[in-house]
Amino acid sequence: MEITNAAVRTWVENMARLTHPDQIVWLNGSDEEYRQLLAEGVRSHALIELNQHKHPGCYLHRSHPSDVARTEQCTFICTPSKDDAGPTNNWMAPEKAYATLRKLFNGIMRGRTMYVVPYLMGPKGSPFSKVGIELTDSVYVALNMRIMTRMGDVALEHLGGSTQFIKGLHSVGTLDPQNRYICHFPQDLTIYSINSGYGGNALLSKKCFALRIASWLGRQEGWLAEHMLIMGVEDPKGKITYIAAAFPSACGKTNLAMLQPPAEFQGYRIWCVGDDIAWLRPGPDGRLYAINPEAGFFGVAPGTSWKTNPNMMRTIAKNTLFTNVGMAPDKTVWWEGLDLLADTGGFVDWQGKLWDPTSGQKAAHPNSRFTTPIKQCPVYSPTWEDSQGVPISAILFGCRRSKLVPLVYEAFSWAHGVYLGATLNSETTAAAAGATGVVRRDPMAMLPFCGYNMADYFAHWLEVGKQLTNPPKTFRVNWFRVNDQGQFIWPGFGENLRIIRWIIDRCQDRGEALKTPIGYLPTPEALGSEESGISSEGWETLLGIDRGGWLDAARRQTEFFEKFGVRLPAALWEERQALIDRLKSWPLAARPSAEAGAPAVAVEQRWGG
Ligand code: OXD
Ligand code: MN
Repeated sequence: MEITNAAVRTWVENMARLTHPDQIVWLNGSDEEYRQLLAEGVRSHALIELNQHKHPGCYLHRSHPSDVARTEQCTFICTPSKDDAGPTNNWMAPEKAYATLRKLFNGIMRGRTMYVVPYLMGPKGSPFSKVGIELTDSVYVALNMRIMTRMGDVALEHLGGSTQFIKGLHSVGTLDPQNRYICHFPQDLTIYSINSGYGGNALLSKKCFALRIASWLGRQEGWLAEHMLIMGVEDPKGKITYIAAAFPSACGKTNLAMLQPPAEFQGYRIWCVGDDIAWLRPGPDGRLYAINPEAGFFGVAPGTSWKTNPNMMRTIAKNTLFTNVGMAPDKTVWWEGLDLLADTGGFVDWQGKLWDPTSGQKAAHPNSRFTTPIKQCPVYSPTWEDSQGVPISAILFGCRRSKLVPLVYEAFSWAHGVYLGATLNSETTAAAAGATGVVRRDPMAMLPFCGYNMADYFAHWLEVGKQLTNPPKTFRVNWFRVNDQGQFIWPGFGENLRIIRWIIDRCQDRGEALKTPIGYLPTPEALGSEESGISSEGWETLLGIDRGGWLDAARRQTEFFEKFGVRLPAALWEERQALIDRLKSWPLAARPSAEAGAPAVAVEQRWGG
């Protein structure tokens, strides 16, 4: 296709003048081109061809061991004023960032190919879709972009003569972790990323554009870019309810998005619209509509199995790129959580070293991944192509907390829901470099992904709510409560449908709930406690309320809120105060008690009336 857009041509020429590639290859997105890129990946040792009989169309990539996760300390929001980036982002002045990065990019593509990757985020022809162009010297990145986005001519056709496209310049550089930068210039719709090839740092469509830059754009244009899955839940009568759910990275969004209903949920079906990112906007009918801007899944391999996520196992059976998983001598892949290997002879780990299963070392890196097309998912929802998106009935804010936070509860109002999202705390996972299992604040699961001051972001959420005459109900969920022995109480995975069913009932003004100081809680019976196999003690923990713990949590929010100074919307302070007041006036007799066998919620029922 002839490139007629002058702004695109000029920008690519300028970036080529800076980086000096040996050649420039414009990608059109065709199947033939994809095959050539795969061949180039194998030739240049970026990819290993897997067993084409057992894994047709699948390849393995091994990254540098120092480049295996998102590096938040190297990620910057480069707004003219530091305050516009806010206290939760790393900030660098745009002039300084441009100067630093231009020096690093200078001549970096000598001896390399620059791939020009035009891509479309969102359905073809949708007024909500947006175009990006990524320039990269990594064939691995180019291949991943072909899976993760609608890539090639389709994007340039959508763009037409417009100058509004997100400019992304990426180079693996020297992979030097000391000089790794992922810089966002929202005011210029520009992203520069150097010295990493890891998905979240290098596939600029994903976290960089679809969340950081898009959240900033959404604020200007009246919509929200969120770290959320989108799923449709079809009930036995054929009614489909759409849900969006935010969870911090590696907390099970992908598994939930394509959950397989357990046998007793006869007649229920799940439709997966997306597993990671939702763009949400108020519709003319006062409801909130969502599209998934992506075209593939970039999922965490360890823990993905026939038991935990059979639909994903079917999805990745072909045409999938694996990164940093283990490999058997017959070139089949393996990771922790799959069935035990019958024979580990000749098996190599994620770094290609002979693996000794008794060594205590993992075969696959804990953040090893697969990239696979959404359309291969057996429960792929055709609404993914819908240019208006799907209407959202419920928004879930999920966290990973071993203590305090109940399995599920519902907010009293949109503003209370924004408060629940804004005060989300979660234990860290391997998706980002750094310690895992540490509790950190992760508002709306967007801490690493919000492209502007989060105080303004909360205000924007409240503003969007005002435009919704029929807003989604909001919930907090936590599948990760543990007992005194440190074991998970809730089985999770398919069983999460019990929770989803209650949530849908609530959206349809059904579903038993008890009014408590923190929100509406289900009764164990409303969640099908009899069939769940969980003891009454277990239910007491899952749905109990620790008043002292909640008062402490509310007090600890002061420090977090104060970070934002006067920019923080007063509504959040008010919600916090209202929670404290409700907790304080909660009749002592109604507190979860040690009364033999009395589940906390049963006691609470007397209080809630
Ligand atoms: C992801 C992440 O890869 O959240 O989706 O880190
Ligand atoms: Mn994610």
